[in-house]
Amino acid sequence: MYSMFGSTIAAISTPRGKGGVAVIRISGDEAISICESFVFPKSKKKLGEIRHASVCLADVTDEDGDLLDEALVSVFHAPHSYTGENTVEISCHGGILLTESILMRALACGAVQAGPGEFTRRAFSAGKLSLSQAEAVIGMIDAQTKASLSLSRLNLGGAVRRKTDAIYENLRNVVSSVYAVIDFPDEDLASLSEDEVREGIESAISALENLRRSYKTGHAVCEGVRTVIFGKPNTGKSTILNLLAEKERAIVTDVAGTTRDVISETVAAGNVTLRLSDTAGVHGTNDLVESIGVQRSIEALEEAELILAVFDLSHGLDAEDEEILTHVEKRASFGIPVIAICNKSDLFESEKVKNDIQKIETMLGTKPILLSAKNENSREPLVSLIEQIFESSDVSAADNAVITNARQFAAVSEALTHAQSALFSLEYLGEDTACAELELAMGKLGELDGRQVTIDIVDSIFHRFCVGK
Ligand SMILES: Nc1nc2c(ncn2[C@@H]2O[C@H](COP(=O)(O)OP(=O)(O)OP(=O)(O)O)[C@@H](O)[C@H]2O)c(=O)[nH]1
Ligand SMILES: [Mg+2]
Repeated sequence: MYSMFGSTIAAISTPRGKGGVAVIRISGDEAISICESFVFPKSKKKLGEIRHASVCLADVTDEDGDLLDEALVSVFHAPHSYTGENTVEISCHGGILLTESILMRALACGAVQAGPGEFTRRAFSAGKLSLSQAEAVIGMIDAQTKASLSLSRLNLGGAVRRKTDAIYENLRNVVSSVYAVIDFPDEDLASLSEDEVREGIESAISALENLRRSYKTGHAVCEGVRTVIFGKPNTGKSTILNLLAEKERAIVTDVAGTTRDVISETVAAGNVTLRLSDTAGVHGTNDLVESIGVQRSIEALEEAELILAVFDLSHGLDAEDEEILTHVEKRASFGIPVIAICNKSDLFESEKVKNDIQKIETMLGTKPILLSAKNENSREPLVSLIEQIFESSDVSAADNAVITNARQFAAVSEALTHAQSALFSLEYLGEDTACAELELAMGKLGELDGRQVTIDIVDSIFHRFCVGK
């Protein structure tokens, strides 16, 4: 098989720096012949005679034929490699100068430097990976939590691809059956009855709805939820940040106004990744620095996808809490999830503050939780509540198809809109219009997984990779 890319590319695939081993990867039609100029197996065989997917010990030489290193070299013959092309991987000692010297030899012998993600891009072009799988490769590299790693692994294994393939096939089946009837009315070509056509579209809609909904979890696990800790001064916001971060990230004192700026920290709350902002307590102030801090708190509130609204009921709700409630109520009315935390529960009896609790519940539409943030045992119930909100407690269930980024979400949402329009059209406008909508839905699904995708989208995805992947 010959590559559709003219050039043979090379790059160092391991991070730059000193290490036990580094890998230089060369891929393309000429990968083996280029390497034959400077990589000589100890067995005296030529590199091209090395069995597919096997490793040999080889001398790697400089332009004068002097030894640069002894390396383990793997050879993969097209199409059975990551990229689908001939590929050579040289595992040498991990010195910076040494690896660069070997890369330079590959370039001097005819390879060109690979761009970011170019190996994976070639794998995509060779049909080895769908776009959602390529994105899962980025997800595996970027994963900072076990949950995001396991979701990315599922998607690399094709969980989303299998789901979208099934929806696509279902729609194709519907469209071809309907067109057969429209184009050849006299022949009996319909493979589906009218009811089956409707059911086919309905089942695609429900599968797309599930996929669309899954982004709530996928986003929370893989991209992270922008979360603000919001409240008046001294309610224990920074204590809650420290509780979730499991370290003394922010200064905590009994002085109101301790936190004056936004403090950011990324935290794994069970399976959910929280991109937390602890903020300055919101209250009326004439102090210039404090009022800038308050402004920043409000900006963080407006950008948040999850709000932890904190109250200290040991002194009862006051006018400043009312102001907090008004700010948060507005965001809740836009559908932003809120966890109302009545902190310092070790200092009050819930019976005595039940009116305050009721008021918070009524304004924010959610039952407040009583918490003592000073106590590390409070972390567990808070985390499990967050997991519940993002339906993330069981992300690695085998039959899960979870979309994990905004691009996939947009494609699924648009496919869903077209499928819904198709159902409407079938009822009121006719089969032609319905089929046109279904084809648009198929186009969007094709975009999701790369069957029909613009070069801009492909470029923007692969530029997120590092060089050498
Ligand atoms: N008893 C008790 N004290 C708490 C609890 N949580 C926080 N505190 C105390 O309340 C005081 C204020 O805590 P912080 O976390 O600094 O409060 P904050 O909301 O960040 O305050 P500002 O940054 O000033 O807005 C500190 O003395 C904490 O130790 C709790 O659950 N119980
Ligand atoms: Mg604070």
